[in-house]
Amino acid sequence: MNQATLVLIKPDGLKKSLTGNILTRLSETKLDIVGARIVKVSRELAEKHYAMLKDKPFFEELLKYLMGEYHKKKVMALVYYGEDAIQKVRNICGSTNPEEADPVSIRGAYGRITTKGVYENAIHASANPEESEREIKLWFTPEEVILELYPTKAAKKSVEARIWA
Ligand code: IDP
Ligand code: MG
Repeated sequence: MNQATLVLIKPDGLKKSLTGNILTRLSETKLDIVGARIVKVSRELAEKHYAMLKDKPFFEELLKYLMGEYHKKKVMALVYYGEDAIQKVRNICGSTNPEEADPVSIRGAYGRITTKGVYENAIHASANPEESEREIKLWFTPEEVILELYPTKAAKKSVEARIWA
């Protein structure tokens, strides 16, 4: 079954110049990239992204990590699409804990555990279809994804926006 999944190259991945390496590893899946953005992560976005972990003792450190306080204030967000996309990407990422991850996986090769106890594991990937839908809608507008993955509706926006001067 075709699926979409959200990938984030986290701030440690960008700081360590791993973007190319990680994208090369992900290309082994032969999935399609259907959306890509460089994002400066606000506290609000980080809190929403990791809402499920808000009661964990490492939550505050995790927010700072995703916001780039320890590396660079940016992440690369991507949407991959294709057959069994969620599991294919998770397999190449490896386990959450970089010390336990297969050394050949992205997290096994590039991750570390900091002295503050955060797993800096270079990459995020959605874990299941509910999570991928929620996350893709959080990180991307419909216009930023080249497939109509989920139903959309017309709406008038009246927010102030920055445009090229
Ligand atoms: P996942 O990224 O493999 O889906 P989650 O449980 O969703 O794992 O956790 C989100 C992120 O929070 C992880 O990628 C990692 O950076 C961090 N994390 C998860 N569990 C721990 C922990 O026990 N200690 C420190 N950091 C953790
Ligand atoms: Mg997760």
